[in-house]
Amino acid sequence: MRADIFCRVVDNFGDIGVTWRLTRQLQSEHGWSIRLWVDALDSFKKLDARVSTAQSIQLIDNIEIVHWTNPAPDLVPRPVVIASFSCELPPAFQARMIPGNTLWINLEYLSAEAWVEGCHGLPSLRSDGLHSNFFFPGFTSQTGGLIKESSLIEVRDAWQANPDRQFQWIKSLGVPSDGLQAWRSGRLISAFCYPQAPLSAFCKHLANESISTLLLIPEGIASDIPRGQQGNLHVARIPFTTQPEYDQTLWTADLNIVRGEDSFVRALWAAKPSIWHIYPQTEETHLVKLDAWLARAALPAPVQSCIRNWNLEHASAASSNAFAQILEPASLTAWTLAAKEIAADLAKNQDLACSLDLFCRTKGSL
Ligand code: TRH
Repeated sequence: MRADIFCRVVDNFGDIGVTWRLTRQLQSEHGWSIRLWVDALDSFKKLDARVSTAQSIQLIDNIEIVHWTNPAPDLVPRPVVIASFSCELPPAFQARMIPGNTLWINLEYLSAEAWVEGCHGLPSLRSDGLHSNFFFPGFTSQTGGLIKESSLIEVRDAWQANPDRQFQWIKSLGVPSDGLQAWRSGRLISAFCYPQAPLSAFCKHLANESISTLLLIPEGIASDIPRGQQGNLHVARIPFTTQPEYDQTLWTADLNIVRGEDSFVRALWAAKPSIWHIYPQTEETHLVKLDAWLARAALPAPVQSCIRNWNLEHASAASSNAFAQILEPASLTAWTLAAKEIAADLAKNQDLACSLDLFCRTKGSL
């Protein structure tokens, strides 16, 4: 059960975030022996402090991590080769891959668009005799599914049934006592979004609401938002935590603002209301992906329109009225119920690691 997984960090944390989570699961739950190639060890280190930026090969959680330099280390390809987010493989490495012996998988971006089902698992033939296979994560049983560790739902439920643990966790993030008080008498929101987000308008609205809010923002995100008390809003800056710890924050908050790919999926698993700030692309192609998700998600109409407005280039359309409507207690309750149903429905699908494992076994490469 031997595989090479390649991850090129294009920007931010999603490329390595998705790849690292999936790699760990393939190793721990399916017994794969993995060599993980990563070009930007400094980005990787931000997600997992155990990573050394100085070592060309290192072992973490029984996974061999190779620093993907240029030129790449000269290693013999393993029977399964996965290109995360369809990154290009090192040419010399690819030249050593043998048609019929190497199972090459291009793991694609997540999308809720309908065409994904038709393309998932298809081979892409090449003139050199090799072929890659399209592997699409997704929201239906006709796709590869989403990353979900086998114990995730159980661990989440135990966490959500334990208010003391939740309180101690949020406190341990360095939130001052007046911030904790704002949460105790009101609600908790976490925000991890891109700079274009209408977060200032949202904060202005929260400051004027009758219910108090503790808003958690990781360091380095929306640096223009001042920390501390403004009206009925308390903003606390929190450290960038590990992935399992970030899950705990998402499970605890009443509403999560998330972005990209991985934090979005983790917010879905939190079964709490969430606003998705999708990764912006040129010519607003991301809005097609967003609409495909919104069409699939049974969310209340005001929530759908608020999420869409949040993602518009001129997000000032996200007005105070719209925020008031989605945060009104009855709306928030309906939104929470919808989020629970969405998470429960998605959990019925086979998860991405299981799908990949099955695909490789069926193709006879493991
Ligand atoms: O960081 P992102 O915006 O990443 C990306 C990239 O831009 C990428 O190029 C693009 O293709 C992709 O989005 C769609 O958002 P994402 O995907 O949510 O990744 C963030 C990762 O950081 C995720 O694994 C969760 C993790 N994280 C922590 O581990 N701790 C934290 O405290 C926070 C806030 C996030």
